[in-house]
Amino acid sequence: MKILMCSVPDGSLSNTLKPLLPRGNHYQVPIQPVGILRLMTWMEKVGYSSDIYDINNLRPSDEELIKNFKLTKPTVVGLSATLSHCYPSVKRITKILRELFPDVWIVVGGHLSGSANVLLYKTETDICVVGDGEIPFLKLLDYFKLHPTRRQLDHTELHQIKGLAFIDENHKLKVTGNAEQLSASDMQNPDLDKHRLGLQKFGGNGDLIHEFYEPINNLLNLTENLLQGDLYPEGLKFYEKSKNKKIGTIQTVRGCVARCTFCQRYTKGYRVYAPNDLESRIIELKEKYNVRGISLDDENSLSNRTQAYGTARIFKKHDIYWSCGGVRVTSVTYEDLKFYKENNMLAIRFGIESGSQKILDIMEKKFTTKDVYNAISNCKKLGVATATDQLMIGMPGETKETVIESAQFAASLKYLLGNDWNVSNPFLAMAIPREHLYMNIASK
Ligand code: B12
Repeated sequence: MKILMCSVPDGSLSNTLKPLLPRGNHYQVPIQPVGILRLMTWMEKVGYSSDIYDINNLRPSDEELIKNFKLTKPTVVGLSATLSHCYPSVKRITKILRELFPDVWIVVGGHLSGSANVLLYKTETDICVVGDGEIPFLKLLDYFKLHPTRRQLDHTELHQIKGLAFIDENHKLKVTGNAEQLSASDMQNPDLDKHRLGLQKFGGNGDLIHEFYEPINNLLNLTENLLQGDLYPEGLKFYEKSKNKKIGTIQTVRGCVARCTFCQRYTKGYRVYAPNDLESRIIELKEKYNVRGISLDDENSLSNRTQAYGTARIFKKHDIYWSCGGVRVTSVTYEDLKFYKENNMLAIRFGIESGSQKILDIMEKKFTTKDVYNAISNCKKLGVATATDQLMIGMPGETKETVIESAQFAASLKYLLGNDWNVSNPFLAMAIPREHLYMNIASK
């Protein structure tokens, strides 16, 4: 059975034809397809091998896609659509696949599968995996082994696999419930060598993998990428000793301890990766990718204090400097911040979202503007870089007054840090299928 796993570009189709790799003068660091790489690592462990075609970053033309699909002749194609605006590309890619291989199984996973109804009725997708992919996809692969083409569709068996959405025997959308999830002890870092092989096979150059690591060659990209805030003496020291080394990303947890109404939660609970796995990934990033600074790309960092302290110690042990985002202001005290700073943390970014208590309550953030002020104040006292423009406007209940309250609050935080009071553009709240905000609006 030939399994081909593909990342899917986001945005309009006209926007997806310019390759993101090699980066040239692109300012933004490309996004690593961690979701499918994790899936492939797990599949490999239980005996299924697969290739990765990083369509999102290579952005091939239709002709090139056709050439590479013909080369692979897949039995199963897994498409990873991590954002809702991957939809146009899912439509395009599945159409090409279906024309080439009428019987191929096409499975779509990632956050877009929250809109499975649209995908299944309007594109050539056969099955969606909703939520964590490892267990449902593996069960699907076992099923595909017995039913190698979609002509042999057997609904009875599909109904038994949790975490799927498909069109059932009565032509109705069927969602089989929450996906089973790997236990924390089974979660592993993804195999980066697989990615390299895929870039070599479909992009002609495995070394493109180095493009995912930002060089530390000017102060601006350090403050923009790793710190997203003030430099402070530690940042400058790090810069001086790490010039021409690189910044990488790592994930140390899955899930979040909160349930903010605007977030598309995809995973249940809060699971932390094993420390030895983290340590071996750090060594790999240092040795193979010349990385000295790491940004934690977690959904919600530092919420498990024991794990967070352990992670900080590992960074210090390997002389890696780090920053993190997605932190709740109530998860870190002054003492915690001090400890993290002593263990090489340079910057921290909190999910602030609003300066209006009324809106914070609507978002169910479960903290106060005072908590936010204290956390930023602690960063200032300790000299830890932090960002204050992490605001969103447009939630239900938002009024001119609450927007002004937010702007004033953001300005007060900037004043506290000693920065220019001008507040930059906030983000706009957007209703996404499967989140509370969306259901709230859809039900009206
Ligand atoms: C880390 C993160 C980022 C990182 C990217 C890291 C990366 N390399 O992908 C950064 C900070 C760069 C980022 C940026 C953005 N992000 Co973001 N991000 C996240 C976050 C916090 C975690 C995602 C993650 O890495 N999860 C861990 C991996 C392992 O899971 P995964 O990719 O989902 O894959 C699993 C499953 O989805 C499934 N799966 C995935 N693919 C496939 C394929 C198949 C075939 C199968 C069977 C299964 C499957 O199995 C995988 C393993 O279990 C989520 C929050 C959340 N609730 O998940 C938001 C989230 C995904 N981001 C979101 C958004 C909106 C963005 C931005 C557009 C923000 C902005 N305005 O700029 C940008 C887009 C960047 C881009 N062009 O891709 C939204 C997406 C909502 C939506 N439906 O569109 C989320 C859900 C947050 C939210 N608002 O609720 N993000």
